[in-house]
Amino acid sequence: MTRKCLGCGAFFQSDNPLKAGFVDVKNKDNALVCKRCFKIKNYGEYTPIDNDVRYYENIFNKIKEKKDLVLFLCDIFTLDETLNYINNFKSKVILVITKKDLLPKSVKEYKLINYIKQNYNLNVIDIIFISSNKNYNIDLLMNKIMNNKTSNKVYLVGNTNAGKSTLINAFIKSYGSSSSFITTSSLPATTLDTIEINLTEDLSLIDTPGIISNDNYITGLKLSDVKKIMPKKEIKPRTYQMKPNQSLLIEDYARIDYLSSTNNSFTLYLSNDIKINRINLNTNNNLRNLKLNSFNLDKRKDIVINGLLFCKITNNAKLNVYTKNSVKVFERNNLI
Ligand SMILES: Nc1nc2c(ncn2[C@@H]2O[C@H](COP(=O)(O)OP(=O)(O)OP(=O)(O)O)[C@@H](O)[C@H]2O)c(=O)[nH]1
Ligand SMILES: [Mg+2]
Repeated sequence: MTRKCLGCGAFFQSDNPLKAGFVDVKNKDNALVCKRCFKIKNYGEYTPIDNDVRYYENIFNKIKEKKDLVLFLCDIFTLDETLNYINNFKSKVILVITKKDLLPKSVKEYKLINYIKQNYNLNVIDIIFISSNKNYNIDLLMNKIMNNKTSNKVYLVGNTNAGKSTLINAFIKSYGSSSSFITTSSLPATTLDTIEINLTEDLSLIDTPGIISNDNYITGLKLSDVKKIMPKKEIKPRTYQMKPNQSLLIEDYARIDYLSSTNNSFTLYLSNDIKINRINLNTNNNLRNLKLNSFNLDKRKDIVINGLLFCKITNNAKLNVYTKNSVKVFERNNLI
């Protein structure tokens, strides 16, 4: 059985329901999608597939050597995590920043593009913001693809959840004739193998499984938490006037202690569904059992809890940030 699932790209098999590409024996000759994709699409039920990280690296390493145009996708919340991969490609790369609709409208796109150019030394021929959900810049991106492609194949790569499959589906809607769409979901590792979509006579788009990073907050989380943490609508930044000896509790996910002796103001960018509580630093010890990261933060820097939030301050601040062990917490130049 060498056919592939149209939803996730996995080869069909009927031996192991826990492995990728499973279909019941009775459906094996006519199935279009595997059982897992069927459940994701129809019931929103997600079966995690435990593929080794090396499995994804292997696919990625092969694409690095190709000469075909690459679209490297990432959303604004995982910029730092994935951009380091870009300079590995032998081919031309267009950086595509996805999910523009999640950014506050006040954020200017050209400023973010300048920020990326100034702060990361990237070997890309272009940078473009898109929203597949709102059909924003999809036609412009298609023009850029047609003007820069070096063959009929174009690869889409990037971290898991960046929106690669959703973008291909948007292209299918606008330019394709197929009525079959790739499976998408807010859980990591939805696409499991490469999927080649023949969009037009002279353009095939190749979807790939996303890079999984262990230092991203959502890796390994249960479905209900992932749904909460992944922003779905335009983010409403939340500003807190911070006095000395105050802390912010970000539900059960993180705690930020403010240790300086002057007043300050913190603005947090995160999913609107997550509740934040301002508490007394000395009397409330919630979440102090989590991993501690300490910072002497300059006001020109943000704190990033990778995959969860970033926080901007108005005055220099001493901070203790507590969060899940594996998650990367770091400072970077003010993004906004
Ligand atoms: N708000 C918003 N959400 C988006 C957009 N594009 C994708 N998403 C959401 O992001 C999540 C991940 O999308 P996918 O297309 O499955 O991401 P992927 O890059 O293919 O992920 P893997 O297959 O795991 O590598 C889904 O919940 C999508 O609905 C967008 O333009 N705006
Ligand atoms: Mg995908």
